[in-house]
Amino acid sequence: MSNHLEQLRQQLDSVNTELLELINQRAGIVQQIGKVKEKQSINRYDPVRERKMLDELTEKNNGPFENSTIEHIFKEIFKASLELQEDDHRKALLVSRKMKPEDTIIDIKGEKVGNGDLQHVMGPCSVESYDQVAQVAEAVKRNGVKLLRGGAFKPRTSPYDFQGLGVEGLQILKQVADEYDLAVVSEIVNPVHVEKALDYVDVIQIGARNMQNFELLKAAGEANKPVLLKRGLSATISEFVNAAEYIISQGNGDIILCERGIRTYEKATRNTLDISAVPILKQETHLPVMVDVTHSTGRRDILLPAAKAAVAIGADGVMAEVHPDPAVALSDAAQQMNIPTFDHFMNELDAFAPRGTMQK
Ligand code: PRE
Ligand code: MN
Repeated sequence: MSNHLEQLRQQLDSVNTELLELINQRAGIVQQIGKVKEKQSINRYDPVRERKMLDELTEKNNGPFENSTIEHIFKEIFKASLELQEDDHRKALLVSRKMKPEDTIIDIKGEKVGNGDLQHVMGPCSVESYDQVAQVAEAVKRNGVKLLRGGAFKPRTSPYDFQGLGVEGLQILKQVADEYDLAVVSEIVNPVHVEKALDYVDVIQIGARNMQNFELLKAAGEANKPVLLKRGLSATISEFVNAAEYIISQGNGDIILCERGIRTYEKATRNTLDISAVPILKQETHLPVMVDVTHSTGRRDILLPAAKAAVAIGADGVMAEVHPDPAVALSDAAQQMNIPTFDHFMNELDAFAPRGTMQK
């Protein structure tokens, strides 16, 4: 190679080094700005400021790069800066792995969730009667499942649909759960009901429609009971994680995240099960993650493969709905399993991913 080319390349190498130092020096200032913005709750993205910088730069530009090229290069730098600020913000969250590298393990009446073993949550969509819950609880118990779900307060799409039995429903759940030595998971929809519900439930569920009900999240954050937080039907993973942050910021870190499908254009399932959310949530947070196969798929015929996918990808448990006679269920009739189907489902799932072995 010619001596001249070699010399020019050496010059470029030292310019590269200077650029590298400058670009990282800039990034350091950007991080400080990010912290100030965070404290003052200012939007990180500032297009007016970006436009001003681009105008000043193009005014000073003497070439040989065209103004459009300079704008393009600096716009990329601004984009990377914004990502850096967002990344710093994510890592600063109390639910983040950065804050707490080890897994959160939740104790529910002596049962552990998040310790690497599987813990499933099964039960009817709605509590309808003592007999209905007791029949399901018998099957749940027989299949070695410890967490019994059931809805007493039902946030339904239509106000004319069955709204649940309320406190009476919670009383039924508690009575049955005590008889079968199970723990109760039930949804609370109103912040003022949280305290009262603590007499009956072992886990407070916050449903998809309430994922951004911030007063409810705060009330659950003040409670001394674990919270199962479902992903909102149109929530991004970041919004989901921030909803959990509302709970932990009030002092309650016993949170189970539950992926339950998101709304997309696809009509073949009730929602689209975002299975990739599971490993992302496990990587980004230290919280246990479950998958609700009933509400995500809305289809009895694919509950089992969806559940297998959930455990294969690293979920800490699966949630599904069971009813003694789904055809006459007061809610979600199309997707609940009857008891023989549930028995088969549990046998197959256990064969695929045995419980009690800490296999992960
Ligand atoms: C910065 C980053 C993102 C904003 O959209 C605008 C500007 C930049 O890289 O210059 C820094 C910044 O956050 C700011 O000046 O407010
Ligand atoms: Mn349901």
